[in-house]
Amino acid sequence: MDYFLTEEQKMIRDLAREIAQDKIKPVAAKHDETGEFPWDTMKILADAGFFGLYIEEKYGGAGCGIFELVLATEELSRACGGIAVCYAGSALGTFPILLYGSEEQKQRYLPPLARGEKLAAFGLTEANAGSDAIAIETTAVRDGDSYILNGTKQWITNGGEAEIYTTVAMTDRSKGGRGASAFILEKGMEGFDFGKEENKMGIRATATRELVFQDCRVPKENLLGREGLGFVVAMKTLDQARPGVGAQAVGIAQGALDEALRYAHSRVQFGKPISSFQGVQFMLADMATQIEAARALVYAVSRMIDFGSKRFSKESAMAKLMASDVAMKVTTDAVQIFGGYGYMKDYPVEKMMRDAKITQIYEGTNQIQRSVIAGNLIKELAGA
Ligand code: COS
Repeated sequence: MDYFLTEEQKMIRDLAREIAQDKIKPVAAKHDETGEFPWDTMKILADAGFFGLYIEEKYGGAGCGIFELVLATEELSRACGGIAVCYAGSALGTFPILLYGSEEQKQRYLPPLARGEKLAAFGLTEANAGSDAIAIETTAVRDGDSYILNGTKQWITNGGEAEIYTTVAMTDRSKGGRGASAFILEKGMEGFDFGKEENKMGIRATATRELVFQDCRVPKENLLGREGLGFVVAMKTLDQARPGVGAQAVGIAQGALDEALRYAHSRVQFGKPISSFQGVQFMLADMATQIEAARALVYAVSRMIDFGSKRFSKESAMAKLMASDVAMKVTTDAVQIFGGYGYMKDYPVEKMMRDAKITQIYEGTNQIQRSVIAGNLIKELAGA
């Protein structure tokens, strides 16, 4: 389908596709097997300018937007959903600074992130605060010119590998959601350590780790926005980031369709390629149609954000919800088309199915996305 990309957008997409096919696809299975963080690929993406795509030029970025980030994330995910999320997860960690950082914070933190010299990570989730993000127990207590953070963040993408961490802690629990505040932390700060590294079903190339704060002293200059704004920072960050999960899902699904189509065309049973059987053809047709519909929604929402829409929580949740459900369905069908071979690690589709699953869970489960969508529909009805 023609999305009328500009010449610059075509260039970004084509370069991402080239890197994905030439540099990522050949190492995807190795990273899936070992869980080794793909620093070599991050360096290639950094050299090609991908980390600065959505960052303003004055901070060393390319001055493009969410749409370009989405184009890149989709193409990288087509080759490996795990390696792609090391890249996209850095954008998630950077968004709070872009959205709420002071001029000073932006000047300090954005240039090395734009150059890809440093990766970022976003720390919200805790053991007892997943979907119920307001229930976070990490505290930040003001002490002179600093805040003292105590608590543990869980399942943090790029944890341990990133240098810059945007995180949320309670500064006044009695105020509920309005008592949370967001901070920028740096690896190496005293009292900031890393805990358990997770052994995951999919996206195994990326690090998923605990962040442990024990009397971690953070200068007050590292507060994002103002005290009490933390929950809004987190929610706005997720609104901005969810189309990226949608793009990851579309990419994984497209990768699975590419494989299934090629396999169906070459696999002969009953004397004919299985692609000549209507049962398989209908599956391929549905897979392609669902992917295109998801892609169209992800692109439309990304463009809506870049064109300056003020409210896009609902649409952002829709893009993530639809694309991730499509990715799960399409990758499952790809395994089915491969039959017994699809279940074997010698073929790439079982990994794609494992990688797809997380897109229905992280950055808010799809049940939470439905709550966000319905909540907004009801608000719109009430004219709020
Ligand atoms: N933008 C700005 N503000 C928002 C917002 C948004 N998208 N969504 C909620 N808020 C504000 C609300 O306006 C409300 O503010 P006040 O307290 O000032 O009125 C506050 O945040 C609380 O909102 P709400 O009452 O809707 O909170 P709930 O606890 O009922 O639910 C959900 C919030 C479920 C939407 C939220 O917790 C969520 O998204 N959970 C999933 C978290 C997630 O994605 N985790 C993944 C880990 S991060 S990778």
